[in-house]
Amino acid sequence: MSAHADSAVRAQESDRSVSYRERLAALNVAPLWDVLKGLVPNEPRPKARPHAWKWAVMRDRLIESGAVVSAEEAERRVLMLMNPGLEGLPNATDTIYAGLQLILPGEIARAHRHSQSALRFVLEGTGGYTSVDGVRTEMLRGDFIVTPAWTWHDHGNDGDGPVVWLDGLDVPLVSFLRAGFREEYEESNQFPRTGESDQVLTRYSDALLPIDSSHAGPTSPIFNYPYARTREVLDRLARYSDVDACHGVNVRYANPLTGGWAIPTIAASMRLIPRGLTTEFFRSVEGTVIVGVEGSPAVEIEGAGRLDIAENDVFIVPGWSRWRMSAGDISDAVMFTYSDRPVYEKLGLYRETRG
Ligand code: GTQ
Repeated sequence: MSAHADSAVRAQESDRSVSYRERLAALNVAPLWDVLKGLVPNEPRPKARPHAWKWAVMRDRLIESGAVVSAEEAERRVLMLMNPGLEGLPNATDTIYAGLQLILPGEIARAHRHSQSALRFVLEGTGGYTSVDGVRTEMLRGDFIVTPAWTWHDHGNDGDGPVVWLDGLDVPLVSFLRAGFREEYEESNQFPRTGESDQVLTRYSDALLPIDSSHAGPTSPIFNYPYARTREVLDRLARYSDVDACHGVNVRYANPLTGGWAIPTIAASMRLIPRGLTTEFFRSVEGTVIVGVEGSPAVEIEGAGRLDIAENDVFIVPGWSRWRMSAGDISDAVMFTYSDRPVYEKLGLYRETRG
């Protein structure tokens, strides 16, 4: 065959291949062999990037939001943390939402409910409160507060300064599953008061549980895990138990009725890294949100550098990235973290490596 005929056949071949693909596309099918390795990758390739939102800057922008919109107009006055790797999606990691919420003295963020579960991690202020199905809890710095899916919740501020907290929600997951519903409470701004959260804490704490609990649903009956208690536990553990090489002294917020995570889709924990300690590298499949609570730790992500975390800074470690923490030499460091690890665990997808 002449060189000319050869290339004509090849041109025809490639023409046929193009038209084959076109014919496939018209049938709403596509060849797997073009994309197999992307579809079934060797290992996860998160799009989220390591990123920090520094409190020193964010606080000013949040206070400014108080002049831009009222809680009444906004319903929730929140600056969403948009990971720069995720092209405009309101996601902090590939699969988790985070936002900073401001409520000013006298304001009420009116009652609504939705299918998404939420956590509140309180960053600043006194006099703030949040209510779930009419049970109210005070919000103090470092408190971890649970808003179960599909419960009526409103927030308010009876104090005389701004109150700020971090919202963590399973928004991206619920959105991916197309399982989101939402309702406004029409009768009034606030759901009628039915109780105080200390009654709930008293009823379900200290590994002594009511023999007949009427609590229903997969979310913890404990509404607020106050920082003062969490801190005391960390101190005691730091004195009397082993320090994990990867996690330091790390406690997870549990549902006392099941021993599982406090929120069925969200894992939250608080850790203390003793002064002078640098942990060993760790990675797990899910992306993690970290909040600086005390001290001045640094977080290092392998291949992406080291970042100093000041109090109330929010930092993202993307999934499947090796990271480690150091407390520095001046004081112990305390950090709050959350992720959607329970979802991976329930689906048999959870993986981690140490070292
Ligand atoms: O406080 O109910 O950051 O519904 C996003 C959606 C907070 C809330 C957010 C919400 C809320």
